[in-house]
Parts: sequence; structure tokens; C-alpha cells
Amino acid sequence: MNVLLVNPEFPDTYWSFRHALPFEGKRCAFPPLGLMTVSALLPATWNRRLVDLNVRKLKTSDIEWADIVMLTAMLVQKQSLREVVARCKAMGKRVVIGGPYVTSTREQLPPADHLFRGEAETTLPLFIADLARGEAKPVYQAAERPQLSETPIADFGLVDMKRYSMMSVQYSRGCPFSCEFCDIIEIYGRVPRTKSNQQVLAEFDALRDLGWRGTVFIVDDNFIGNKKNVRRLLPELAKWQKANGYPFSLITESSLNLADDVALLQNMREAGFRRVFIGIETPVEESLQEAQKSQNRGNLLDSVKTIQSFGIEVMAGFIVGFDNDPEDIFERQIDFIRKSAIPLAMVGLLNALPDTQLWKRLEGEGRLLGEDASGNNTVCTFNFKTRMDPAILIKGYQSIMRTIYSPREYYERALDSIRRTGRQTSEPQYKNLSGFKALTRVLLKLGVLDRERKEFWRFFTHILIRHRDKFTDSLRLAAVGYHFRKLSDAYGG
Ligand code: B12
Ligand code: SF4
Repeated sequence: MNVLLVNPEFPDTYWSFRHALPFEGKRCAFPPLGLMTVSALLPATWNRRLVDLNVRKLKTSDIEWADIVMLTAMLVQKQSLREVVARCKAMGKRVVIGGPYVTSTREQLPPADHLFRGEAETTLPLFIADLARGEAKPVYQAAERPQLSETPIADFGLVDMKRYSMMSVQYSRGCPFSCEFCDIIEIYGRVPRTKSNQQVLAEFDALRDLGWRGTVFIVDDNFIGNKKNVRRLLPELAKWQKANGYPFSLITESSLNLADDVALLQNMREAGFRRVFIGIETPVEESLQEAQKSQNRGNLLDSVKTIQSFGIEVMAGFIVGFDNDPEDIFERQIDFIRKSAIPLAMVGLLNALPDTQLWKRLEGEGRLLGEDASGNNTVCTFNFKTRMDPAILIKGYQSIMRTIYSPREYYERALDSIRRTGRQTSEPQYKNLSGFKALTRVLLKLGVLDRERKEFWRFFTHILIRHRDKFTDSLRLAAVGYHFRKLSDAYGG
């Protein structure tokens, strides 16, 4: 059996890092871990080939080769998903689809032969058995969320690692909180499930053995969702990193209450965590209450500072468009982002994702506009009737983007972040951007060709004089800042 696994194309969003990747000579930020996991669940005797459309084109010969085509998709990939399904069906192939979009959407899905809702650890074996008997069903719905002990080591060797700037490993799924707008808890549940320490270390071994060195993104919904288990994992990770010469610099996602646990932060630093993405959403207390984000309490700026003081750069998501947002929300967000020294601030407009508590409330209030969200919250559209005039919201949102990614503001925040994250935790030497080629690209593009080169040199001179130990970090931040500036040019009106 020849199985072709296809990851559809992403549009140009924050997380695509599309405008920063050429500096590193990479095609894509992250590999499709869902598909690599699906691959590992297939019989060993099946042949597999993975095509990530964010890395290369899908050739007709790829489709001809396949007996089955399997596709994953997030909401933002739905257009590309449709196109690939249509192309494969036109060539008479058996098509299977799954992933978060297929699991959560209420829209009409493309005409695949089989669709998988939910996680595949328990359903894929049933499909394989049904297929062998010639009785494969059109829909496979996971009856319950599987234990992660069922999850095999992802087929990391299936992708061309050189094309990606990071590798992904998953430790847990689910989150114990109940933010109103969040679909994570609907898709992956409120009881965080974790892998065992041995499973995670085996995945680290696998990546190391395949030659990966550099950044590894622990793609959990909330890394500290199950604190008890995380406390047991971190010393093991630290031991592994030390024994292997710190081959990986780690990034993850977590809730802001991470700041309340100094021991955990200390352990994270020792295990090699250098960046964490946090859903801060808004500095407005009433809006946080509305969003049921009770874990973001106390002085949010102090919490950010505490995390940074452990050498961990904070990246964060912010949202405008809550019912309780006051008129000056835009200035307040800008002010908060400025003071927090968060270089990578991902600001988006609130949208209702299917089946979330927000979706249900708005449906009850008759405020839904009858469409799924695009999934890309930087696109200036709403799928519900907002309290504030949408034109004002869009204008205000664009002003946030323009302001925070103007080169002076951005480089200032990046410098502040570098100051706060201290000396002892620079990235490992062999990071992608430390390469001579990458340095040349950054210097040429941002220091010579860019209209904002004056600001770059101001930033870079500071780094050379005061923070030479953070040289690699600073190149990364400069490259990523360029990506965000390009996005804000596109979406910032
Ligand atoms: C890592 C991650 C990313 C990474 C990498 C994505 C990648 N290339 O894989 C990055 C940072 C790029 C990313 C970006 C975005 N992401 Co994201 N991301 C995640 C995260 C945290 C983990 C994904 C992952 O690797 N999971 C591990 C694998 C093993 O799980 P899985 O993919 O679900 O696969 C399992 C099943 O779904 C199923 N399955 C999956 N595919 C298939 C296919 C077949 C054929 C079968 C049978 C089964 C199957 O089997 C797997 C094993 O059980 C998820 C949350 C989550 N818990 O998954 C959000 C999530 C997928 N992201 C989401 C969103 C919204 C985004 C962004 C749009 C955010 C933004 N506004 O910019 C961007 C868009 C992408 C882009 N590049 O522009 C949403 C998707 C919502 C939706 N309904 O589609 C999620 C669910 C989180 C959320 N609520 O915010 N993301
Ligand atoms: S903390 Fe994050 S993952 Fe957890 S419910 Fe809130 S938004 Fe979702």
C-alpha cells in the first residue's frame, strides 16, 4: 500500500513566519506533526511519502504513486485542502481527511472517502482493519480521547528536516482552563493528558539521532496544564540536555499562572526552555472576566517580568473585540505591549470558532453572522455582530499593528526583552541564524537594502556593545520583526 500524506498550504499569518524564513534559508517554520503521528500509526509494511505544500509542490506523479491520500488541516488550510482533495478525487484516488478543521467545523467538508473526527490513535487501527476487509466506513469518530501512552513516536524521518526552522514534539493535549473563545478545550478536552517521561525522552533521542540540532517546539496547548507530571518531567529533560550537550533550545505554550511557580520556572530554565507563548489577551479586567480567563489575574506586567527574569523570552497573544472592551482599548493594548517587552505580540480580532462556548453564547444572542471564522485572526473580518462598531475596531486594530511593529517600537521592545532575559541563557552556538550565510542575509537585507536600516543599526550596535552574548537571539528577533512588519503592512491598513 502506498500512502501519500499531504499537508495543505498555510496563508500568510503570524505563525507562518514566512517573511523571516528566507533569512535562515528555510521553507517552513514547523513540520506537520499530526501527519507524522498518523504515519507512525500505519502498518510498518505500508510505503509512505509526505508532501508539505509549504515546502514543495504536489506533483501529479506523487498522486499517481499513491493508493491512498491522507490529508490534515487546520481551519486556515481549508481552501488548500479543498483543492488537493478535488485534484486527488479527479485522479480516482481514495482520500482520507482528518485534523482540527475536520474535527470541529460545521461547514460542508470536501468530498473525501473517509473522514476522521478527533484523535486518530484508536480510530486509525479500526480503519486499517475495516479496509483490509473491504468495509472501510465514511466517518470515524473517536469515541473518547485516547491516553497519550497510545501515541507512537512521530515519523520525524519522513520530512526533510533541513527545510524547517524548528522541530515539534508534543508532551500533553488539553487544558484545564475554560476560556470562552477557546476551541482547544472542545477538541482536546479539559483534562490534560500527558505522555510518560520515557516517551518524551525517546522522541528527543529520535530527533538527536536524525541529526537535529536547534529549536524544538513542545506543541502543547498548555505545557503546565498538568503541573504534577510536568514537575516530574523537567528534571529528566534537564538531565538529558546536559548529557547530550544541550542540543535543543525549547519553546512551548503555557498559561500565565506559570509566573506563580518559581520552582517550575527554575526547572524550565535548566531544561533549556528559552521562549514561551502565553495567551495574555487583554489588560482589561472586565474583558478577561467576560472571556472567563480567571488565570490571568493580578499584575499581568509583573507576571511577564517574572518569567523573563528566568531567561525565558515571552511571546504572547492579544485580542481586541470583546464586548467589554472600552473605547481606549487600542491605546491600552499598545501601552501594555510596550511595557511588557514582548517582541512577538500576536494581536488578533476576536472571532467565534465553531462549537466554542463563545460560539454558543453568540448563537443564543442571535449575533452569529452564519460563517465559520477564517481561522486567521489577523484578517479584518468578524463572524459575529460586535458591540463596538466594527469599522472602529478594524481601524483601531490596524493602528495597534502599525504602532507595535514600527521599527523603532519593535527594536526597542526586542532590546528590553534581551535586557530582561539576562546573560546566562543565550541560544546554543549552532542555531540556524548563527550561520555566516544567515548573518550576511540579515545584514544585507535589514542593514543595507531596508528603508528602515537606521533603526536596525541602532539596535545592532547596542547588541554588539552590550549584549554580544545574545548575538544569535538578536538576529532572530530582527528577522522575525521584519516578518511582523510585512504582515502589518499587509493587514495594518
Ligand atoms: C503546533 C501548532 C501550530 C504550529 C505548527 C502547525 C503544524 N505545522 O503542524 C504553528 C505555530 C505553525 C501553528 C500555527 C497556527 N495555528 Co496552530 N496549533 C498548534 C498546536 C498547538 C499543536 C499542533 C500539533 O502538532 N498537534 C499534535 C498532533 C499530533 O495533533 P493533531 O494535529 O491534532 O493530530 C491528531 C488528530 O487531529 C488526528 N489527525 C490529524 N490530521 C489527520 C489526518 C488524517 C488523515 C487522520 C486520519 C487523522 C488526523 O490524528 C492526530 C493524532 O491523534 C494545535 C493545538 C493542538 N493541540 O493540536 C494548534 C491549532 C491546530 N492551531 C490553530 C490555529 C488557529 C493556528 C493559527 C491559525 C494561529 C494564527 N492565527 O496564526 C496558525 C495558522 C498556521 C499558519 N502557519 O499560518 C488551531 C486550529 C483551529 C482549527 N479548528 O482549525 C489549534 C487547534 C489551536 C487553537 N485553538 O488555537 N499551530
Ligand atoms: S489557557 Fe489557553 S488553551 Fe487553556 S482554555 Fe485558555 S485559551 Fe484555551
